[in-house]
Amino acid sequence: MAKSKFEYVRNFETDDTCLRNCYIVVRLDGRNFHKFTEQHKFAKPNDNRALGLMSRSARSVMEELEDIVIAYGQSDEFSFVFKRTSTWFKRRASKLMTHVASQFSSSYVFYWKEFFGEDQPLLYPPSFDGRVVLYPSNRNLKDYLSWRQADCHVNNLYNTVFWTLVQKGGLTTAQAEERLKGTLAADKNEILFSEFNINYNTEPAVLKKGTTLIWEKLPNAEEKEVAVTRSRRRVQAHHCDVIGEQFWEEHPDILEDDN
Ligand code: DGT
Ligand code: MG
Ligand code: MG
Ligand code: MG
Ligand code: MG
Repeated sequence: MAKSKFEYVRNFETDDTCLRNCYIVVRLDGRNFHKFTEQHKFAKPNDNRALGLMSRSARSVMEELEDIVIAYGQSDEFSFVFKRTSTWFKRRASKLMTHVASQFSSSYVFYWKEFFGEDQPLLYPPSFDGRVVLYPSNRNLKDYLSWRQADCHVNNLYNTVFWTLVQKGGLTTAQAEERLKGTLAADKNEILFSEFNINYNTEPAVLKKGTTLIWEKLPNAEEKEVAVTRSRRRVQAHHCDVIGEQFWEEHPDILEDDN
């Protein structure tokens, strides 16, 4: 078939192929969730329904899209890591990022009722921004995930003390902010413990550590049936430390060797 004279416009498309051998990370973040969480009456500082919905949506992304080996989420964000040898959509950044963002957003709406029930309707369509970052080494990728988990810890400790001072200590938000100005982690732990008898260490791991999703192999029940060759697997959620080496030693299949 002869090409139309319009065909040349295709050449204006930007080449956004991701450098090979790199892990491709897509991080999503809820757009203006400060307002979204207020309007939908999210519990402060953490809403378990919302955390469940974020995880459910991230699982949908892993199940529907190719080559995601691990995902990490906290607050209104989720990061998805494509394996470094992935050739999905020819590694085109815009294709990967938009598929992740739209699958996540539509899942967030689709599963809303499962988590929020009838009492809290979805008032308007939420959206998530996306960005792509490439990490060339296992160390860089682990440091990326460590960075997000450290962020989760710092914010959660602050928010926990802040809202405890307000909700249980009767302070105004301005007074709580003033009280916490210049305090270190140890000071915050001490306020929680000595004034409110709360041991931060025993707070739920999902809040302190965020959510890590990885693939878990299932024993193949129908191994003898010739048709079933693919070993079955499912997404498993963990709320553990990913900064230390233990997690990576326990799950050596997530990352590929650097060399
Ligand atoms: P952005 O990302 O620049 O469009 O703006 P925001 O407002 O989404 O800002 P961001 O992403 O830095 O902060 C997340 C907001 O979501 C922050 O206001 C706290 C809120 N948020 C996240 N999870 C919860 C929750 O479980 N409960 C409540 N009450 N708020 C939450
Ligand atoms: Mg932001
Ligand atoms: Mg946000
Ligand atoms: Mg955020
Ligand atoms: Mg099409």
